[in-house]
Amino acid sequence: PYSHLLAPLDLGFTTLRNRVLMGSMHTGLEDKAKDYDKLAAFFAERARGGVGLIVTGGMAPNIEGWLKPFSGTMSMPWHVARHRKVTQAVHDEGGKICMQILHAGRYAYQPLSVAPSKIKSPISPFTPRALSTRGVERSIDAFVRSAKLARDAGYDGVEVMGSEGYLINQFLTGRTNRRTDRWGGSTENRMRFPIEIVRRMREAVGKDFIIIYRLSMLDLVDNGQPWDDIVTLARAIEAAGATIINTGIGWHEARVPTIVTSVPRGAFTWVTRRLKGEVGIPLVTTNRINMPDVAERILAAGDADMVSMARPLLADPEWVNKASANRSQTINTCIACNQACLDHVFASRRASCLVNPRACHETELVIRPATERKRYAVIGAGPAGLACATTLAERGHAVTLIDRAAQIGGQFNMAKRIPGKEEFHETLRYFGERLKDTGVTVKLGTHAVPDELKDFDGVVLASGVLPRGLDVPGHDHPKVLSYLDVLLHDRAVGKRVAIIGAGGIGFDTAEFLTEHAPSPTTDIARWTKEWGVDMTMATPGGLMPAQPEAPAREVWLLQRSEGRPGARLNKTSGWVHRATLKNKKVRMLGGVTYERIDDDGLHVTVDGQAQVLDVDNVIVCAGQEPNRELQSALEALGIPVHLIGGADVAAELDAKRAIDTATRLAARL
Ligand code: MDE
Ligand code: FAD
Ligand code: SF4
Repeated sequence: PYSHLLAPLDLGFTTLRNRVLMGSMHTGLEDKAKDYDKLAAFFAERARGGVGLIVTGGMAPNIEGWLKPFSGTMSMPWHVARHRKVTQAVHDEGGKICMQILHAGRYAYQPLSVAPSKIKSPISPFTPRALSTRGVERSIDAFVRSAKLARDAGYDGVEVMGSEGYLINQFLTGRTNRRTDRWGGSTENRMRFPIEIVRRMREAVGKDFIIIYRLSMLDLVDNGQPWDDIVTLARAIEAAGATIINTGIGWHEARVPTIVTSVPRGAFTWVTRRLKGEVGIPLVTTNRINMPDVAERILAAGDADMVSMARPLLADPEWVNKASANRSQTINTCIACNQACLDHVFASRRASCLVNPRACHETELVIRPATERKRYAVIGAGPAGLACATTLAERGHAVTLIDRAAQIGGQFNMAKRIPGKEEFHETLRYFGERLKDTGVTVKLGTHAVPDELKDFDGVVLASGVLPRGLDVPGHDHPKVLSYLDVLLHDRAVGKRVAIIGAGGIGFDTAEFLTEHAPSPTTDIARWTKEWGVDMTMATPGGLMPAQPEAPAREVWLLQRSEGRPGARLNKTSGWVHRATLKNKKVRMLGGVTYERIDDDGLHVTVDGQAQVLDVDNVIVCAGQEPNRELQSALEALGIPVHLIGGADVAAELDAKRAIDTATRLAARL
């Protein structure tokens, strides 16, 4: 079906079975030898799923290069043994795997950090030490030694991490390299570091070993590399002996989003495309490619020779096999939320996946056939109910899923309407297919009645949440709407709006009300303009002044607690939401006391000052309470009741916990 995606790729000394590269991801299992059995199981499942070439999370070539204290390192002969478990497991499944070598440079969260020059990054707490000239030579040696050890460990190759603003990238631009020795000053000098790494590495590892070089093609920071230098570097890297060039987009400190869900699918493949024809070796493109039709279109258009996908393979290890079997509609699609993967890594927690809680827990969360077939009713077809019902049915139980709504999905039916959250449609499509495949009996438009549930062996209550009301004089004024009125019932909203509550739903509602449909996420050219990405690459780094579209409404986003609204949003995506609303001129206020609502608007006190916000509507996004209305009636009938998702804990906007607890419950019932 996907003739470009599934075509083998001949590298001369070896052939990859298709064009899917599983991009490097730190999972948190790389750092300790005791976790390597889990890491091996994680990769083996992806190799079995058909991936053409896997790349591991980054391994430091020495301790200076650690991302954080005691990160995964490949620098000593005794590091090799643990890696053999990984390479063996992948080879046993017919896969191929490269080890990524990553030197964090000034992005290290540890005090030994080094960089070309002593300049702190805006997103790190530590100021790096400038490498001496001998230190540069030693760093190159460390990369080379690491590659040789990877070869000893049975890897098919290595990936040299030359992008995302890490050490190698730091050598390449005057932004971070102010050296005056042979490793800085001129463009030629700044490029010497990566070129020498690849040249000496090729000499050391021989001809039949893959060297992928991850090349930063669009820095998205001021004073990044100009396009001509990028072409020169790519040619030199090819000449130095690289087998494949992979694409890097944006330094971590860039203020343009590059991987979050509001980034359009395939938003950056035009960058890789520019390099096509400039080098002879295969090019890999990347970022926000998550479904086979997207990947096929990109390859068929000639933008690249391979696609890299990282998170989509956390979400579904069977991605390639499903595409090959023409069953793409059954793929569990990565929605690019970062909630269980990158957010966890930043919090030093093991990565997983919101839509697939088994990711990185393959040996622990095992879905086994049930020993005894039982009858279960699941009330509520939101994310929790869907995950629970399908897992129970997969195990062999007889499952009936009941929802009073006319469609499955619960609150995801609101989330999917938010501009930039279009991917949430995919999760509902996936679960729709899973319900069919696992044979769940689905009853929609049906209020669950406890008396009718007496014949079941157990009931899972996944009835979600009830929005919390507002306890302020005038809360019943016609101006006042809840987020359900706006996002579910399409109630008309005026041009001037105050939103009460600046949590995730408040932010989403503000984006919904200020953005013009269709959302810029569906249009790469509009999106790049909004964020100031220069598609002509006329400026070094590829930035131009952002040109946000005028907001569709004038919005105030208010919170009762002190401090900056949005400070508690997720680590790796919160800044994007804050920037989006800033672009839309949304006025965000913390420490607000709500006095009353009347015909004049919303009366508030901020910093001791009384104010009236002259708004047409006040939209309440003030949190939720668990909806457990059926619990006591069911228990009175003696039916075992299990609570999951929002019905259990409503404190946070969190489908991750909903799906995770639902799956774990279903695995043990
Ligand atoms: P924040 O609150 O947005 O920023 C803190 C303050 O710094 C300012 N700031 C800047 N000022 C000037 N110029 C800049 N370029 C710049 N950048 C930030 C901010 O304005 C803010 O100041 P304030 O407003 O308070 O006055 O964010 P934060 O510090 O809480 O966190 C930001 C993040 C590090 C999370 C972040 O920026 C990140 O989300 N960027 C995007 C990263 C990304 O998506 N990269 C692409 C792919 S991900 C990938 O390839 C692999 C990642 C693996 C981890 S490894 C961890 C292992 O243990 C990456 C580790 C990165 C190390 C930095
Ligand atoms: P729900 O999704 O609330 O589903 C409960 C279901 O139960 C409903 O379909 C309801 O009709 C049904 N039901 C209730 N009572 C009965 C009854 N008596 N009989 C029959 N059926 C009944 N989470 C994230 O993790 N990331 C996000 O980015 C995100 N964005 C969001 C954006 C918006 C705008 C909203 C509103 C929510 C967002 N969420 C997000 C939250 C996420 O949707 C919820 O955490 C998740 O839906 C909770 O799942 P659930 O299955 O527990 O409940
Ligand atoms: Fe994708 Fe979200 Fe899963 Fe990460 S947690 S892999 S972003 S769906």
